[in-house]
Amino acid sequence: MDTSDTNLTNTDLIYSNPHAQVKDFAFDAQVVEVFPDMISRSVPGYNTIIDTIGRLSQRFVQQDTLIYDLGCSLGAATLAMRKRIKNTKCKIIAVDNSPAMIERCTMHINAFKGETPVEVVEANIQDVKVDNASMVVLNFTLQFVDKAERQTLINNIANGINDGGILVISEKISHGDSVIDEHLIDLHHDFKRSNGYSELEVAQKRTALENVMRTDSVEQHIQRLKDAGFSHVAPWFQCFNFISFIAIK
Ligand code: GEK
Repeated sequence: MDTSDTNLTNTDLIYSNPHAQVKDFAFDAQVVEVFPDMISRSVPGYNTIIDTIGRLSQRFVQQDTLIYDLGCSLGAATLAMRKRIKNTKCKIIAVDNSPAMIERCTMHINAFKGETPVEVVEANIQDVKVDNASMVVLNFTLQFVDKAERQTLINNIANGINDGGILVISEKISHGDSVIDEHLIDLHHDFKRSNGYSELEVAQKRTALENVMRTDSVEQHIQRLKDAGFSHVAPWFQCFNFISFIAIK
């Protein structure tokens, strides 16, 4: 079975009606119910990124090491990796700080068979000690961490990765050039409209995310990864203002 396929096919209608006041976005039970639909209709390339995380795990995961999926949501990246890694005596540690996500993620992981054990942990990723890791995934999670705390988090991850290990980091980005930025945002909103979101849904979601998701530029990401000690850093995917980097130690 395709690991991006879930039986949670509820349609995201959260912002389809006018909200008197649009509250800050939160990963609560209502979001969990529609999450697979929401993320695949909102993030260009999401399924390609999940599939590629699986492929990268086949190349980078080393024997007797740990693999971390930080901000795992319902465990899509964890499942993609578990499908691909064989005979490694590894364990995947999937972490999220949303109790609703963790509850559903646990059910979801248990619903699929796989030889690699998975430990699902409810925690702030900033409190997780990364150790003996051959692969770490931050798939659209860093953008929710306080900007001032991002370098410390990336340093901790880099310190816990073994030589030759990999960090995959996917993010929504902002462009330093405001004209380009505007076009990338428009193209993303077109993508959402073509996936069935209305003007009202696009606008209300944008407001809801304003205070909780803060984007960096490509240059800021690359500099942060290099400062943390990664030897090889490059984007491997970009569609509009969504990007994914690999950083190899
Ligand atoms: C996927 N990676 O499907 N500590 C732990 N979890 C956090 C923190 C934190 N400090 N901040 C946010 N989260 C997933 C998609 S979604 C991306 C990731 C999105 C969690 C939050 O609860 C949510 O589940 C996840 O990070 C971000 O490949 O919805 O845009």
